[in-house]
Amino acid sequence: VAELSGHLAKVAIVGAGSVGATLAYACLIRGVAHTVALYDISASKVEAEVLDLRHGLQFVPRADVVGSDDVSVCAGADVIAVTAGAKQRPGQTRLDLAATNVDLCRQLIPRLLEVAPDAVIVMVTNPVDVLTLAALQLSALPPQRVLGTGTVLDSSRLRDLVARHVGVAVQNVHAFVVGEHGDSEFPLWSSASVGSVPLRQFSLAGRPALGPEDEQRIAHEVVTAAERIIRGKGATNYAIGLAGARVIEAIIKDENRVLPVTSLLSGHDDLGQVCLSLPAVVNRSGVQAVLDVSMSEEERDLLSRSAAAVRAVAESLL
Ligand code: 2OP
Repeated sequence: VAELSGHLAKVAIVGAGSVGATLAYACLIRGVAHTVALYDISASKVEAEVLDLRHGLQFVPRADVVGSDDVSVCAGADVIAVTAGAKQRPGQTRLDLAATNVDLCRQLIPRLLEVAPDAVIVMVTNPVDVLTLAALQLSALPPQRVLGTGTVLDSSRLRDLVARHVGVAVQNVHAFVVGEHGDSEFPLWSSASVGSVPLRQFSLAGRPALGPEDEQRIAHEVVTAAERIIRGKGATNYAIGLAGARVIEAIIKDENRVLPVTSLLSGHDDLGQVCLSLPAVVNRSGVQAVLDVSMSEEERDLLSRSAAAVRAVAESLL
């Protein structure tokens, strides 16, 4: 059970749809928090998910699950994870959801902070970069305390594909997807490594090395992964649930873990006022620091294009 400076940690999950419920499930299985609270406007939906989750409590580290259609269920939360909102339909981009979900944030964020004034806010709803900036502005919290799951999931997709290609465990691939969690994201190939061997020099006997064409194919597969899943089953939920739980755990357990979360980028004046993902140190304060990652010229260029894409949407709505 996660203890947090003398008290038992609570995570509040807003939205009991497939992402919210899977996030709650992942938090329980990982033993992330003592209390998992689910809040949704549908009383029957939230009650059903809470019951279903409670019926598995025997099999996970000690925890409790509560839920309600009343926001007070989030009271005193250490972390609030927002998953509520319109979701992508086949053919839509994440940025297409911006206007609807920014409106939802306008209603939600002040009410959440009223009941949980000390929480770190983790945005999961898409477009997560635009919504992280929206939540930051609407909450007026210090920038460290508002973050998004960003490209944690995309980086995991990247590592899976690289690991399968080169033939090592996914945990031994060190590589980040950065920028928008969306169509303009890209992998930082120049700094990717396996063990301590630069990925571009890595090869195991009898296995194909990863060449420029593989890089292109893998980058494309990562960017289009969600679209493929949405076409097949209507939504993505498992990997985002696990990625979100990983971020929440890093906060609650004060881990100083490096994760490519979305946060307000400072120290990148050339990119303007924008929330995007870059590897960052995540702990109890939220985003403690964004790393100064080495990038090739091409990667720098891609980052500024990604920032421009997110900024254009954010500026039209915020
Ligand atoms: C995902 O990448 C749709 O953003 C969601 O799975």
